[in-house]
Amino acid sequence: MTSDEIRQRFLTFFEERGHLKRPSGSLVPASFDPSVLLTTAGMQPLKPYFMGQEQPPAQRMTSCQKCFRTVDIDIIGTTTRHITLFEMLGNFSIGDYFKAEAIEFAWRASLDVFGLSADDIWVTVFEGDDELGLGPDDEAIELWQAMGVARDRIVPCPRSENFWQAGPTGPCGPCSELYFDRGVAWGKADDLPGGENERFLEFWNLVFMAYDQNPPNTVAPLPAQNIDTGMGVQRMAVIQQQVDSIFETDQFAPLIALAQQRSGKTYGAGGADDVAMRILADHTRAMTFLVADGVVPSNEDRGYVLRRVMRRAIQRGRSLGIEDSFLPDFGALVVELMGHEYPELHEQRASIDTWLASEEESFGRTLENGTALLAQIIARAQDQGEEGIGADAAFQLHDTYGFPIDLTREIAAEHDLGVDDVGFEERMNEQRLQSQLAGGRIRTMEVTEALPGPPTTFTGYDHLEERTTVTAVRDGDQVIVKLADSPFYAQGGGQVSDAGTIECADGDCRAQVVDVLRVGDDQALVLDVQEGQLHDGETVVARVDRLARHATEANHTATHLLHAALRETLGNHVHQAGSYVGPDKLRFDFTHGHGMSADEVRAVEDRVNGWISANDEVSPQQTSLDEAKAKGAMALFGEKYGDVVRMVEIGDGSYSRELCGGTHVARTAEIGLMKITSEGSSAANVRRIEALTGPEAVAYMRERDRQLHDAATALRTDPARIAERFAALQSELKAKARAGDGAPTVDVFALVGKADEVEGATVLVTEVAVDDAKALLDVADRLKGKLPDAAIVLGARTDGKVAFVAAVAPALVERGVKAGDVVRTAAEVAGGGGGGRDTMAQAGGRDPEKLPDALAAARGAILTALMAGD
Ligand code: ALA
Repeated sequence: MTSDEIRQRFLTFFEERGHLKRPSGSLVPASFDPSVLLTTAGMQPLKPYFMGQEQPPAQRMTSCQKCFRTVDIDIIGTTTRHITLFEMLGNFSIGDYFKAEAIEFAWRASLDVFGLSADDIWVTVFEGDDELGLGPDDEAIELWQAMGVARDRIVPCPRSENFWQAGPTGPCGPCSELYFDRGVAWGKADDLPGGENERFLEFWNLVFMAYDQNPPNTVAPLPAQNIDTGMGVQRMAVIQQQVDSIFETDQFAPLIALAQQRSGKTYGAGGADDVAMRILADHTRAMTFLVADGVVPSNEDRGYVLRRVMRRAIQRGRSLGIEDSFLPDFGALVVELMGHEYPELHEQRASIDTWLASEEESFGRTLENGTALLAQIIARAQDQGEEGIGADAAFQLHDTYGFPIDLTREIAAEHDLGVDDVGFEERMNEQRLQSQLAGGRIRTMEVTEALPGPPTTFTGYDHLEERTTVTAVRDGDQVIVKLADSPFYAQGGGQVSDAGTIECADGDCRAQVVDVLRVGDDQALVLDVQEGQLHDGETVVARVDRLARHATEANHTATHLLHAALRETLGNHVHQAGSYVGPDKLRFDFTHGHGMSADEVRAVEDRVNGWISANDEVSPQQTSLDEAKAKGAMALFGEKYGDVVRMVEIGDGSYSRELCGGTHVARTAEIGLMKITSEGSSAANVRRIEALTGPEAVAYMRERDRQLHDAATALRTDPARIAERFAALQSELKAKARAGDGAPTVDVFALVGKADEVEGATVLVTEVAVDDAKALLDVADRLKGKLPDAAIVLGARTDGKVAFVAAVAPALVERGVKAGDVVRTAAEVAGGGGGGRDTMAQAGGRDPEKLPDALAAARGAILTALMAGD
């Protein structure tokens, strides 16, 4: 029986018994369910029905759901039965049938549909659990016996085995599992199902979902008694196809064959090569499905899971001796094997190809260097009789060579060495701190030590003015004070600190608040005292600058709307990767693999402005983290929340709910309007949008209008006809140039077309036909205007020599690309030298023959810098 037949027969069996067939949901959970990173069970897309929050389309349903379990990544390949991506068949009852029917259906299907012999099936049941206050599932034992299962083949198991829950909280219940006995040849006569043995293969789990767990370990009955079951297609395939491992079944054998063909190695000898081939087969399936569902490789969340399986596969492929590109071929084979059942694989064929190829290309290059370095480190550690690899080495591999720590750990483990994980984490934290400091996001000043006053109560969600007392003062270059109650917001969550003033109640002092320092949950004010002095215990009136605060709030709410619109327009792979929210503008960084088209930008802008004119209410509320997650609030990476969280909901919450400590407008229409002013790259796979709202947006558009008007005046036409007039002038100029001294003109537009995107950056490296360095500089200047975010390197043959110029956008300088270094690299290849600033540099060389090599070297230097900078 093929895997396709298994799927088909299961679904038909249940359709014939009144179940509505549901399509598989995405591997990326619904946008408002952040409780899991990836879908891990068939019941997940049906959760709102089980919870009684939504009306199900039918009370009986059946599905084949694609699932991904990250917990098993490390052991893939070392066993015959674990895989990351699998298909789960299930039958579900929402308040319709319960235990008796579920057991009968499973029994009949096992025998009649899958042709198993009753003698080969064992079952487990829940033995009860004191902590949950639940007794043993005697009812299930009786029901199984009624099916004819002998009592000694019904094995009670503890909560750890036979109580199922999708997460720490939520719908759950006792379960009963069906096992296939592969015979004593696979183990011992006294092996039992439920234990860690290869003899008993679990193939179906029946969950009697009757409870809601919240908080953990406390169960309450659900509105209705439900059934949730799961049968692994790939496990059943092992049984049906009578093979020893999943990797020999019909979905995997062709992938193993491809691995053999590409590596020239033979599968089945045991050992590292077998493990590597299994990893290739499993991981290439996994990455193909993930990309098809919109996940892109990155360093966070799902993107990191994807990157991890990609990099593991690439490394194993190389270790098998495959030298050329291979991931896209495996991806194509997965599409061929699975595409008839999952049409998204065909639809996303081009993306799959692109992402597999680009990760392989970028990681492949660093892998070689990293592998060589790791081999040296391992040899040294072994020579010196050390137990493991030090934190510095592991960090260097991660930081400089993009070597994931898991890979370092695995390869080290193959040589019986450990890794200093604690030290590695410390270095990661240091680096995070450094980049946060560089980004101005936190300040380490130990204000609390200097100012031992009691913690300040922040009242600024409700008040912008506060009559309060000074509880501590520190005089110095800057005066720092603490207040009992403070209306000032301290920078955090992307939102800048409030500005404002403090005045003594008796009128003899006045100060400007220049900064608000966040110290844990506490805060302190940095003041510029303009009159008098502030004393401990003094009564003061604290006033937040209302206009600035309101502008900031408009930008903050607009940021939430932007986030929601981006996810709606581009997909659920979009996640916040950083933000700036001030009175002047908003900046939003998010995960996305390529630049947005003009249409996409417009669609996002329209969506946000639609929500603004709907004048929806913005309602911040205190709730528990579990409640917020159950409602699907977006929790942002890297933020830590206590048990009680603040959730900001817009409208009815259907399009935006985020955990957020910032301040917001009361209704969306207060934002007025939002205008996106730029969209560009911020790091590999991270895009950056800047936008303006309210009066700033109006001012921006007015300024644009003025510029257009000035341009029209200069061109002696009106704004609507500028493009036309400009095109006419350009062809006049070209004609003149042709008729004139014959000096070649450079078509800057054609050069722009040669730019490409690598590592999330626009790069243009090319030869230009001009005669001297000055002309080359002019071309670079004109290109800069057209490619403002790019790294540009131009070379020209000038009178038997070569000239180079490099121009690098500040955003890329920040990522480590320095014009001076790049141009020097090029010049050295062409037998010369030079340098300059980080954003602009010039150089010359003596050997025109070397120009192409020199430009290639420049390109290499840019790529290396970009990769090291990520
Ligand atoms: N949801 C149950 C499981 O995943 C069926 O095992």
